[in-house]
Amino acid sequence: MIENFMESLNVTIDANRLWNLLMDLGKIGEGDNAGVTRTSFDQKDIEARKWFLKLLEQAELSPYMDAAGNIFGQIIGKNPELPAILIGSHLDTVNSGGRFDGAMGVLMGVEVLRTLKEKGIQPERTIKVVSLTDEEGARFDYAFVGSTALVETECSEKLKENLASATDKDGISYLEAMKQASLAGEYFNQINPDFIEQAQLGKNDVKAYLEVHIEQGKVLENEDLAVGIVTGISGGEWAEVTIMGEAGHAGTIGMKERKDALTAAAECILAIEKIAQDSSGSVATVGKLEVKPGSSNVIPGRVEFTLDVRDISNECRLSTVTEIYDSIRTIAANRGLGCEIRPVQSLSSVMSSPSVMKAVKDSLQELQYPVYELPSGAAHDAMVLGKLTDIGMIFVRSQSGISHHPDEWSTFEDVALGCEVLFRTTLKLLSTSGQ
Ligand code: HGY
Ligand code: MN
Ligand code: MN
Repeated sequence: MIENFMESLNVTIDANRLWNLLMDLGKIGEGDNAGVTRTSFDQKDIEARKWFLKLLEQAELSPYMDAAGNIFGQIIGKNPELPAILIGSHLDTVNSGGRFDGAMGVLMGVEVLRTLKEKGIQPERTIKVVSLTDEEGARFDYAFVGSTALVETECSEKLKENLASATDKDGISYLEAMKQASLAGEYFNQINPDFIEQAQLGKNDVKAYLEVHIEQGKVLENEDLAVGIVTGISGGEWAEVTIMGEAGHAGTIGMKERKDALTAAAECILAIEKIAQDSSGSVATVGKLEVKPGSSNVIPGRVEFTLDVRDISNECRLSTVTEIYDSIRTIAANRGLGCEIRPVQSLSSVMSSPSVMKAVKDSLQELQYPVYELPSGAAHDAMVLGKLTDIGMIFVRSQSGISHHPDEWSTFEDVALGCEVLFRTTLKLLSTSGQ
């Protein structure tokens, strides 16, 4: 049945080879519940990086690592002066995540380069596959490190400050973790957080960035489609909020005398939900909350929580964020509590390049597959790289829309089609002339 499907599509890429690699990679960091955990520069992330480097070596794709730990494989073009085509995604995962988020896009890049090589195609311009450091931000609550380092306007002193200040649950700073990783052997010695700007690419280095990703929603499934063209990616705002109250004995302090940081945080969280519900399309999430001192018989004196706000409209996102911040300050003040809001990261929404979208559309039409366009609510490295170059994304159907979860799944056929569309899109972009 699979073979018939492949034949009917006239597939060029080796879907079995891609699928086997995806399943192999999914074993690195696999936990008891079949969830995969590879967070930035942890032991499993390093193992996956080594696995990936070996794969690139075996495929003769001249691997290298940059100062930010991004890993590249490449086929040098006949005219290496021309801006390159970059295909990529990330190998890191959330805690107990799936096998597809990020990994699929990176391995599809490898499959495309391998197929080109096997067909004896040496393109005019260089083509690279990249695995970008830390897209998820799961370990340090700080994401998009690799893609940020590539973009001059983003890769600033601020990035270095954040690397120094972001810590994991054990108090290890991002900076320390990167320095430790730089000792992991060949290639890794290029990691250099103190001079992370060495990783920057110029506008003349890249012609376009392509990323295939699982949809992480149910739109394609509801449309009964395996793949879709991404029109744009929602912008996001990430912040950490601290509510400062007063800890006290749960039995002796009367209800009127309390400065309970958790009840204040609860009011804030409900207000955040309401503000997003009443907005024209923003979504807002509090995904992490820490209560201190954290005893059942002590009134919470301090609560820290994260805030994540997304919207495809930059204007609406910013107005939702302003309203949320005002509301948190008002709630804390009304209860006589202190609060601190620390914005961590802010990314504008980005629209896909019309020329890249057209190349994807033409590829789908070649395959006689329906063309369907949809926006991305999830963030991706492409939104950062949109500040450097033209971007385009292809979504592959997610089973039941599940992601960031051990049950995350896309079928062999859908992955195969996604990669074939990527291959054909890449060929079209490689053949376009000019800078
Ligand atoms: O948070 C996101 O949207 C992405 O999955 N990192
Ligand atoms: Mn993700
Ligand atoms: Mn991802």
